[in-house]
Amino acid sequence: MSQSTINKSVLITGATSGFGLAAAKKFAQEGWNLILTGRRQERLISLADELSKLTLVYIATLDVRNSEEVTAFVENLPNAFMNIQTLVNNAGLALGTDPSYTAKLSDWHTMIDTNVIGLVNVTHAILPLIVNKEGATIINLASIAANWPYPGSHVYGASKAFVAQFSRNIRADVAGKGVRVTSLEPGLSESEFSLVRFGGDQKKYDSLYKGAQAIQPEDIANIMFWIASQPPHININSLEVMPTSQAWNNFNVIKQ
Ligand code: NDP
Ligand code: 8X3
Repeated sequence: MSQSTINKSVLITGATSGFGLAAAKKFAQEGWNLILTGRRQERLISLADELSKLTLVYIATLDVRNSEEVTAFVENLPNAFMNIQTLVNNAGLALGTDPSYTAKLSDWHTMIDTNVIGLVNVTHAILPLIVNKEGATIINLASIAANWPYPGSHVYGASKAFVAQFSRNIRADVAGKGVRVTSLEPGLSESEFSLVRFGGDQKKYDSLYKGAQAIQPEDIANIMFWIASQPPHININSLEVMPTSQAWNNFNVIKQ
């Protein structure tokens, strides 16, 4: 089978929950082949069971922080999935909301290793497969935290600022080579993200989302698909999305 006769594939990192899971469903409904990754194998297996009724699904259990695992995964991709048209660099996390002067150093390292090193590992492994491919798309999950400071964001927001600038720099490199790059920057969204950030504190999670009308993973999945479906001559450079209920606050003035 030549590359041109096999279906387009989308590679989604972090497909076991939230945005990645919703994106897997959306791209499957649209007839794309799926390459789904994450660390929780049982979730990948049950997702593959569900979505293989719609399309071809390849799953790989991997930790994006581990460059050897990422390289081996790409080297072992089956032929039917080699026609990668879209990479969704979605795997990521925030840990903690404490201020920087009491935050755990190990949490900072985990966020940098996942959001920065992990995203770099996957991008480096996939770029050679898609460079010069007309209409190929990389969608990198940054955040409003890349653009706007807030207390407790410190390393998380800085890691996402890396993602946003990395997206622009890769875009500069691939100009003229068919590849589009987008920094997608959502605001408050309802997913396991906040449960992870709050160390599993369900009460804190419930109180954050109660009445907030947050973005839902399906909203982001639709936006991802829209980005990937633009005609080849269009590149969405960056896209910041907030729920209507979220907006900026005034600057904080501390009075003595
Ligand atoms: P979820 O917690 O629901 O999903 C995160 C996904 O990342 C999971 O599938 C998880 O899978 C995967 N993941 C985490 N660490 C690793 C790792 N080391 N290796 C491989 N996979 C990993 O969060 P969201 O869907 O909400 O978030 C997705 C992305 O969007 C993240 O990058 C996040 O920073 C960003 N974002 C989220 C927002 C929000 O408010 N929810 C807003 C803006 C951006 P597993 O645990 O199985 O490995
Ligand atoms: C997640 C959005 O506002 O919690 O990236 O930082 S926010």
